[in-house]
Amino acid sequence: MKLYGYWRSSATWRVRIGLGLKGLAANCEIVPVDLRSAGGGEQRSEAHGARNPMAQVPVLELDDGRLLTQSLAILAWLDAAHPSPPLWPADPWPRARAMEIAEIINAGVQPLQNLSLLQHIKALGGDPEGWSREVIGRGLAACEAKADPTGPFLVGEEPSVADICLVPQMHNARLFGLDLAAFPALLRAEAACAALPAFLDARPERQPDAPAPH
Ligand SMILES: N[C@@H](CCC(=O)N[C@@H](CS)C(=O)NCC(=O)O)C(=O)O
Repeated sequence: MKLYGYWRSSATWRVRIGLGLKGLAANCEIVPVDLRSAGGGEQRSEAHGARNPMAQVPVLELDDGRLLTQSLAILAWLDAAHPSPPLWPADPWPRARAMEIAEIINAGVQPLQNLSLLQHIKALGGDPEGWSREVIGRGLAACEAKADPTGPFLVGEEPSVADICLVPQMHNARLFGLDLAAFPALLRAEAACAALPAFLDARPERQPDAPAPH
């Protein structure tokens, strides 16, 4: 398989975590797509547009050449094709709750602080950082209200799609200078994830296209 992505893309990061949890990271070649290259980014190239008509990452290419976009669809495919360990709880209610939190982030936060939208806000003379803090803060407050109070993960004893979406979003929150002290359940789940190699190996600074530390 090939994963077309960007080291700092939160949606790509979700897929890296999923591949790691499934033990498939070594079976997947990472193909960097530089979202910040000159000319507006490689995601807008003709070659990438043929992979993803939304001109975004991630894109998963299967061994037979089939292409899949949208991180949650990719995670759902991985989960169906490689059921162990499950990324969604088995019981209907926790399963729906995990998806509920994942969607708060996937639909209610990430698109509102996506690179192209922030570039647009800046071009209009707005304040992309302030806007990002506002929308991420609102979404994380909703996640905090929905999280299991005891954990350790957002929904129960095992990491799920909810935690997979949370961890990159917490990282972005810090990049924008958001104070996370008001979200103890999210910090607890994030710490539980940080103890797992699949989450650690998926971190942006460990990716081949990450800039060298200075
Ligand atoms: N819903 C999509 C979101 C994908 C997305 O927004 N990707 C961002 C990086 S995290 C991107 O490619 N941005 C490029 C741009 O805004 O030009 C998914 O979950 O895969």
